[in-house]
Amino acid sequence: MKRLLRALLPPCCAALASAVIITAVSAVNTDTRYIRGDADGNGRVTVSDVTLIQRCLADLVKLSQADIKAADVNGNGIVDVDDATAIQRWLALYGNEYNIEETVFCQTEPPTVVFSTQGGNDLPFV
Ligand SMILES: [Ca+2]
Ligand SMILES: [Ca+2]
Repeated sequence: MKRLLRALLPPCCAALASAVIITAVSAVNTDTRYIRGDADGNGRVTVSDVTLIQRCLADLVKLSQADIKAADVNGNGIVDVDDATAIQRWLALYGNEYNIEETVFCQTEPPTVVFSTQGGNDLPFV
């Protein structure tokens, strides 16, 4: 039994350590989130979000980049009538194939680090 524990313990510890590191990296890179379908950003998905998308399609209002991400419920990169229809179907309890009202976490690219091979006080060109 002791041999079995000795054989299993190191791989288990390594797996646990890896899991902790992955969690820490994810926490660092996740800085924004939105609710899929919440086009007006009020924290809920309602008929108002459908109306806002329709007003946007009629060129009556402009959505921010964050609101566009939330409004693009089918994730095809375009906010169109299909997104509005998907929310309407979800509101009418006809299914939720796009996980509407799911919180989506956005990951940003880590900051670019510029290394200089030249000494002194040279600043990188921007
Ligand atoms: Ca909303
Ligand atoms: Ca879409």
